[in-house]
Amino acid sequence: MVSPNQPASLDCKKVVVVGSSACGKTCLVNRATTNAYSKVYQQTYGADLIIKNSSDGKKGSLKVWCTGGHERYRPLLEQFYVDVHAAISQSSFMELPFWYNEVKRNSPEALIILVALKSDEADNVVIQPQDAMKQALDWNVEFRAVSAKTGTNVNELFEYIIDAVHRSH
Ligand SMILES: Nc1nc2c(ncn2[C@@H]2O[C@H](COP(=O)(O)OP(=O)(O)OP(=O)(O)O)[C@@H](O)[C@H]2O)c(=O)[nH]1
Ligand SMILES: [Mg+2]
Repeated sequence: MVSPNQPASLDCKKVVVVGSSACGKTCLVNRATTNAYSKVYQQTYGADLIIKNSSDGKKGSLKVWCTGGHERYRPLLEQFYVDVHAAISQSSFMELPFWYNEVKRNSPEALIILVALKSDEADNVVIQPQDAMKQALDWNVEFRAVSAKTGTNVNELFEYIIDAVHRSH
């Protein structure tokens, strides 16, 4: 059995995906790992653990904790932020500092990536990419815009994380 605060093994780095409820975290991880997409919303209860391998199968793997964004889970999530190598976050703009601070406080060295999800719905998104990009610059973190629906930039995002965490940690 794997516990959330168990350190990742040498070639399998721990990644946590955080953000507000229904922002698209599970769909992003599903697209990255199974290349599937569903428009039916199924809330994540607590957190799911998924293994993501690099596309060539050689560069190493990620142990991805995809957390549930509903407020009722927030007191439980702190255990997932410990020893994190990388964190992916997207949410309403008001909540973004909350997720950023949670990860930063528990894993100050983690690679943090601010991800604008649902880029296929450019006219409807809650955070405009230019605002997210500005926030990422202020925090000195990476910024990516992706769509789990179309798959745009999803593989690139995970390959970037695999390269970065296996190179620097
Ligand atoms: N248009 C569009 N909709 C998306 C995309 N990704 C997710 N959605 C939709 O957004 C809704 C929520 O997606 P989830 O991935 O389940 O959201 P979540 O962040 O995991 O939610 P919690 O588990 O409650 O934290 C679903 O109805 C998805 O179909 C996307 O790239 N484009
Ligand atoms: Mg989910």
